[in-house]
Amino acid sequence: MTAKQLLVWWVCTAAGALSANAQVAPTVVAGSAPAAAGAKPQPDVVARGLAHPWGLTFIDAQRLLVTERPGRLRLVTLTGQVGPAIAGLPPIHAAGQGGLLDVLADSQFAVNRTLYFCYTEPGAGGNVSSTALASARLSDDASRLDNVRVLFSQKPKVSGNAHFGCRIVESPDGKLFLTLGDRYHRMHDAQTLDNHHGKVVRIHKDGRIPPDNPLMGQAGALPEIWSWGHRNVQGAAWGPDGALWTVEHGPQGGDELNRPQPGKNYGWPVITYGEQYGGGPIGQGLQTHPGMAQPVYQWTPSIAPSGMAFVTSARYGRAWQGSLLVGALKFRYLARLTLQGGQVAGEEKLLQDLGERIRAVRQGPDGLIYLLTDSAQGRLLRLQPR
Ligand SMILES: [Ca+2]
Repeated sequence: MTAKQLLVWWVCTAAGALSANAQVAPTVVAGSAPAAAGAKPQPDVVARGLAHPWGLTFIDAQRLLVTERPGRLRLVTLTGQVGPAIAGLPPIHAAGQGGLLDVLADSQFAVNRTLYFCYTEPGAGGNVSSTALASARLSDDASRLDNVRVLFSQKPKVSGNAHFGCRIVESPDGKLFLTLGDRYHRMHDAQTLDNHHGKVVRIHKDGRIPPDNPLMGQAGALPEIWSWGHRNVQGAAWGPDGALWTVEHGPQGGDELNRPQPGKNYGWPVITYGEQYGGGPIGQGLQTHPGMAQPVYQWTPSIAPSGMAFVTSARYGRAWQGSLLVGALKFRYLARLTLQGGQVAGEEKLLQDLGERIRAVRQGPDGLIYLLTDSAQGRLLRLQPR
C-alpha cells in the first residue's frame, strides 16, 4: 500500500469524514415513502458523555447496557443516567478499531441475567490480538460481571488494529452468530477455511459447535464457520424473513448488504465493487465469479456501515414497518432501506442534518429505534415518530 493509499484508508475507516468525504448526494427516496411527507422521525437525546460507544442492548423496559470502545460497559437508563463502569471484564486490547465492541442480552435475560459481549482479545506478548466472544452473568445490583467465560476466540491472533468485525446476533433457535473482520492485512485469509478472518461464525451459547454447521467434519476447515469471503462485517441483525442479514465495509467503494447463507462464499477479495484506496483494481478487478455470492445491495462510494436493525414495530407507521435501518459512519446518516421480495427497493437518507457517525442501531422493547453516535462525546439517541 502506498502512502497515499494509507492516508485515504485512514481517512475513510478511522478518522471519519473530512470535508471531501462529507459531501453527500441529494436524498433519494424510492419505494414506499414515509407515512406523512415532511414528518420524518426526529432524534431526541437519551444520554450523553459516552466515549466511543459501540454496542447497546436492553435488559428491561427502562435500562440498557452500552459498551464504550476503550473497554468499559455501562448501565444507562432511559431517564438519562449513565452508571459507573461495570467490573469484571476480561483483558481487552483497546487500540485503533479494537476494544470492547458489541453486547447482547440473552433472550432469556429476565430469568438468567446472561449477556454476551465481543471484544479485542490480547494475545501473548501484547502485540497480537483477535476478536473474542464471551458470556457473563450480570450481578443482581448490575455492578459487576460474574461467571465470565470466553466462548470463542478468532484464530489466528495477528498484529494490527483494524477490521475486527464484531456484531453478535442470537437466532430464534438460541444459537449465536458472531461477525468477524479480515484484519485488513490478512484479506486473502477470507478465502481459506483454516482461519476465522473474514468469516461469520455460529456457535451454541455455551461455546459448543452446532453439529449442523456447514463445514462440520470437513478436513482442514474450522467448524465454527457459517459463511466466508467477508471483509469487515460490523453490522448484523436477524431479519423478519427468518434469516441473518449483515453489512460489511468494502474498501474504496463496495460496502455490502448480505444475507449470509450457510456454507456460502461472499467473494472478498476475489470479487468486489470497490477498489484500492487511492484507486486501482483489487486482484483482477472482478465483480462476479462462479461459486461466489453477490451482495443483496452495495454502496459505492462507501458509506462505512456499522450497526443495523429491522423495524418490526408499528411505531413509525406502515411505511417503515419491515424497513432495514443501517448506520453510516463516513457519510453520517441513517439509511432506511425498503425491502421487497428480499431485494432493496429504495434507500432513504435520514438524520443527515445531525452530522454524526452512527455506530449502533437497535429497536427497543418500546418499539422505538435507539442509536449510538461514535465520538469521544458519544450520545444515545431515540428516534421519535412524528
Ligand atoms: Ca461480497
